[in-house]
Amino acid sequence: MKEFLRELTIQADNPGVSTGQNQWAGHGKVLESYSPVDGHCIANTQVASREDYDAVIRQAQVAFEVWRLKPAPLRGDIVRQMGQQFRQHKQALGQLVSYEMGKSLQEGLGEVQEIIDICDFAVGLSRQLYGLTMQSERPDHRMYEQWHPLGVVGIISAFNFPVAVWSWNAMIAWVCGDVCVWKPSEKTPLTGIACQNIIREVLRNNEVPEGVSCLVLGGREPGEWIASDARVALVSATGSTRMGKAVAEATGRRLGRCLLELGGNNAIIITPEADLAVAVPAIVFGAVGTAGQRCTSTRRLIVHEKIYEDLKQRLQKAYTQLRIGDPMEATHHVGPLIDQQAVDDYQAALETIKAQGGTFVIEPGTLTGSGYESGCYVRPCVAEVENHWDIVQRETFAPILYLIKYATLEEAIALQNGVPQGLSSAIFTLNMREAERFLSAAGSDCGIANVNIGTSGAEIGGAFGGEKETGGGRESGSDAWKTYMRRQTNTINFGHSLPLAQGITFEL
Ligand code: UN1
Repeated sequence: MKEFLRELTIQADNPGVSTGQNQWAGHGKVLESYSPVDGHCIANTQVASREDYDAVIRQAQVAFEVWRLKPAPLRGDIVRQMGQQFRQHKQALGQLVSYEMGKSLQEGLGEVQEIIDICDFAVGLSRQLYGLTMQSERPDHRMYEQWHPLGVVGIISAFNFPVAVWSWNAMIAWVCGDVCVWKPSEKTPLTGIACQNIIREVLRNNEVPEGVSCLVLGGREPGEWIASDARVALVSATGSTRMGKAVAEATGRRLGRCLLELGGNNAIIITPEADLAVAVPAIVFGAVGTAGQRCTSTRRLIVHEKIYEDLKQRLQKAYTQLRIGDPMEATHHVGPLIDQQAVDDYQAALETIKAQGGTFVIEPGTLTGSGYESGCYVRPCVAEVENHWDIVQRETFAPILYLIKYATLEEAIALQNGVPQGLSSAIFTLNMREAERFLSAAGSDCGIANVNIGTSGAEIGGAFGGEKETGGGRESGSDAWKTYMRRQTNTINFGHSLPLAQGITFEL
């Protein structure tokens, strides 16, 4: 068995139902987990049945009764201890992320670093859950607001950031006094189990019920249970727009809250005044990092006609240097796609690009032979297209970059905004007017807009999320915590009479 699995106390050996030792193993069907790195079966996990799910929610509700009464700074202290544990297990968990999901070890370690960082952020936040005080219009009255815990927060996360996105939600929710029920992607259950093992120990050491952190394994079904369950106060879901619409409908029907972080179709505008030496690595990392499977991946490059040919050549040169292979080996830039289905989707997209009239300036392909046995390794490619084409309007979760030409900045911004999604965007320019126009109310319509850095790789300190079909939710830093709490406005009369607001008189 691999050492990092042992360290994370995952009883994962092929074959056999091997997560039975974990408290959170369910009684539903058995899920086989394959690594896209080498195609091996890592473990079999048993997903949650409806009864398992109900038991978990009940446990979460009981834990909430205790957790919500703990002063927020003490909750913060427990989150601080979690951060310490993640520091200790950074290497092993980073390796598991890389092995189970297929992203480079650097990026796997980066995800664990995000957990550590959001823990630190949440610890500070635990003393800063501020409400405002307002001036009352009535004499001898005081008016203020406070923020109370919401309850059970359901977290539905995606395979591409199997642990970081969970932690943005969970750590913030915990200092806010909520309890969490996490359904990781069915493609990455083991990282979920590993995190649960780490958290469980911290909770136990602090004599806090484990129900503060609950895990539900499975695919679409438990996701639907969470979304339609009135016991779940907030559903934070990351994934496809299709999934997000289903979650929004189900939570909307019961007037529950949801926080959606869905697809992106992120563009970089390259103006004639860009520093191309900085732009090229940003473009390539944005397009091929995580094999193009980030919601923030760069999918479209909107390039001024004057520098179009020059940039195309620079990209061709840069792409020939890309090394594709085992992501756990530091020399490789690009790992595999998550599974065979993703490879099929990549290939189908290539066909559609050709059919719609696109030309490849960097050729695609699927890799076979030694080192590529899993069948999930593909070549990052670049195609010249038009923005309005169907395929360009869609998010294909693969390393396919579209090249689009523009003449004026207004046109470039219109192209950038001319897609249904609105997550991340960037401009490369050293011209202050261009940059400020891009960031103005008439500029990018995305939740994230960058200057001289790429579309992906956001820091945890900012609020993360996007507009339009990206779902409108904000997670992680800034004041995203407010979504995880309920606001209560309090008015207190410390006088001897009852003056009414708006000057209304009411005498008996
Ligand atoms: C995602 O792909 O769901 O900004 C999140 C980034 C990462 C998060 C991506 N920090 O690229």
